[in-house]
Amino acid sequence: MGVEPTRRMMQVLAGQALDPPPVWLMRQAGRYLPEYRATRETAGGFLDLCYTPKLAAEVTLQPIRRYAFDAAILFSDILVVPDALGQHVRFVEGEGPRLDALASADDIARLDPVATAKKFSIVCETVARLRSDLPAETTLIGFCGAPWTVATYMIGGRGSPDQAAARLFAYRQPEAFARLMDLLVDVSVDYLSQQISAGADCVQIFDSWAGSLPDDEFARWVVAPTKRMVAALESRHQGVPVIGFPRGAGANAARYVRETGVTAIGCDTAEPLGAMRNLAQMRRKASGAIAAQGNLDPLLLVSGGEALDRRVDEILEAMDGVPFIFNLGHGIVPQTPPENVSRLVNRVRGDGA
Ligand code: 1CP
Repeated sequence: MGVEPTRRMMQVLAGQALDPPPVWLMRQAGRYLPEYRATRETAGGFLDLCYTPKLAAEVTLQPIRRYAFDAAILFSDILVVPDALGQHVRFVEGEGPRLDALASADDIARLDPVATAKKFSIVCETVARLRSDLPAETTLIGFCGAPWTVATYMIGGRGSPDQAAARLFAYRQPEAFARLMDLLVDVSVDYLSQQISAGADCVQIFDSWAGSLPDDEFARWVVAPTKRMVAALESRHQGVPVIGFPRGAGANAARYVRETGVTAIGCDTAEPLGAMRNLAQMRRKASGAIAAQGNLDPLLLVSGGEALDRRVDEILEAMDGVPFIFNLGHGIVPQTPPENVSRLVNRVRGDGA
C-alpha cells in the first residue's frame, strides 16, 4: 500500500480545524456549467445520466477540474431510491421530478427492496470509477435522501413548498407511513453502505424538507430514522463520517446533532453564524468533535461582487478555529455565473484576495 493521501475534508471530519477550511458546493455539478449541459444532452434523460457510470463520473469530475474543490459528490439524485424500488420516476424538462404518487398501504407493499440491487450496483460502478479517476487528495462523498424527504416526493408525486401530501398521509395513515419509513431506512442504509464499499470516503444524508415538521414529528420522522441509519452505518463501516443536512431545522439543529450521532451537520442559509459555530463546538458521545458545513446563500453566488466577498469573509471569521467545511446553505442554482464560483473558491483559499 502507498502512503495515505491527505484529504483535507476528512481531516476536518475527524475533528480538526483547518485554515483555510476545505470547500465544496452542493450541486457543484449541474446546469450552471456549459460542459454539464453538453454531457447531459448526449445522455438523453436525466435518469439515463445517473445510470450511465461513464457519464455520471464525467459530470462529477467537471467541477473538480475547474475549481479543484476539496470534495467531489457522486452525481446521482435522491430519487434514484424510489426509482430502484419500482416506483415510476421521471424528470420533466423545466419542471422537475414526477412520480406516480403512493396513495395507500397497498402501494407501499408493492415497493420491492430486492429490485434495488441492479440500479444500486450501477451507481456504485460510478463511485468506483470516481475513486480511481479523482486526485488522491479529493474526498469522495456518497449520498442519499433522508427517509422523510424521499417520502415527501414518493407521496406527493413531485416537489411542493409545504409537503402537505406527506404530512397528511403521516397523520391519517400512521402505520402505513411508519412502514414506508422503516423500508426507506433499511434500503438507504444498504445503498450508502454499498457506496462506501465502492470507495466513498464519507456520506451525506439530505433532509431538504426537515423544516416543515412540528417538533414531535421532527423527532419521529427526521431524528429517529437518521439515528437508526447512523448507528447501522457505524456498525458496518466503523468511523466512516456521516454528514446530516436537516435543512430548515432551525432551533432543532442542536437536538438533531445530539440525538442522531452524525459526525457533521450541514447548515442552511438561515442558520445564524454564531449558532453554526456553536454546533461545530458540540461533542459526540462516541468520538469527539462535530464539524459544521455551510452556509453561504446560493443567491449571493449569483449576484457576486463585493457583497459575496464580504459574506465569505464573515463566514470564515465566524468559523475560525473550529472544525468547518465551507459550502452553500443549499444547492447552486442554474443561473450562477461560473466565474463567481472561482471568485468564491479563491476568496476562501486566500488566493488573489
Ligand atoms: O436537468 C437536470 O440537469 C436536472 C437538475 C438536477 C441535478 C443536477 C436534479 C433534478 N438533480 C440533480 C443532481 C443532484 N441532486 C445531486 C448531484 C450532486 C451535486 O450536488 O452536484 C444531488 C446531491 C441531488 C440531491 C437532491 N435531489 C435533493 C437534495 C438536495 C436539495 O437540493 O435539497 C433533492 C430535494 C432532489 C430532488 C430533485 N432532483 C432534481 C430536482 C430539480 C429536484 C428538486 C425538485 C423539487 O423539489 O421541486
